[in-house]
Amino acid sequence: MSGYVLLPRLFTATEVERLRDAVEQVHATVVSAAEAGETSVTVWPDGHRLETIDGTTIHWEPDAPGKAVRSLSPVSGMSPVIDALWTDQRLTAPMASVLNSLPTAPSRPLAAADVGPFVAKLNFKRAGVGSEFAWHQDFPYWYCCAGDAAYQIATAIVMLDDNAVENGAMTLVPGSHLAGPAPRDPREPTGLLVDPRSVDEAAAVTIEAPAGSVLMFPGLMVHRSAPNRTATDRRSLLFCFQPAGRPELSALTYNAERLADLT
Ligand SMILES: O=C(O)CCC(=O)C(=O)O
Repeated sequence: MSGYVLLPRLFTATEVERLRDAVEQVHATVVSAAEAGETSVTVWPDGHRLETIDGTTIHWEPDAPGKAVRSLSPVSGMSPVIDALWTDQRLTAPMASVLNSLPTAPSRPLAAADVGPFVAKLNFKRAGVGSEFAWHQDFPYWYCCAGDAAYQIATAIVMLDDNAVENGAMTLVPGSHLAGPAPRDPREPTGLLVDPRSVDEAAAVTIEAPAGSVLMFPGLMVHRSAPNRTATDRRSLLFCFQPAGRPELSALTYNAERLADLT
């Protein structure tokens, strides 16, 4: 079982245009608030700079000349156009199937109305400066926040631009989620990334798809994405779903000591 679902052109060109406007509006609001106000800054062990303002965190591109945003998280409650997707049946119905098909599926099968939010984030791979995401599973980070509930979280990536190899389309290792938490790279300072020596790169697939397409996969899927070397942006909205009623990521605290459970 590959574990991922690709839904080509799930959203129309008009909807994509509306979503792009919404995300650029959110981006502009957050960046100008950060420039005008007092932020709380965290520097991760890998040197990446995270700046929190008004309940959202800006993850800056580590090596871009000038300032460029790599991601914003969370982005719920910042745009009605974005928030509407949490209950859009085009996402919730296939997401219920993804969660129901996990080896750690909930004991009672979920219907579309039974899936709820964990976190929504916005990833920008800006033209020419959007950087690589190295091999990882989303799971260890979520586990440090949510414990075993992290086994029942999956992501829907809404592609706001065409995704191609050249602009850093997502690369997944189909079926890798079935092996559970992957070995992590002991040479890497955050302790969160997958050890690349353990990845079956020959089995990896890169998901090229037009804007408006949606890619869904569970938190244990091993994945990466390459830098965007093209002259145009590659933006995505990520909705991470879980069984409804559980605490959202924003209500939880990151506890790195939990990583020791996963070795
Ligand atoms: O947007 C991307 O290219 C990478 C997304 C990803 O892997 C993540 O946010 O965990």
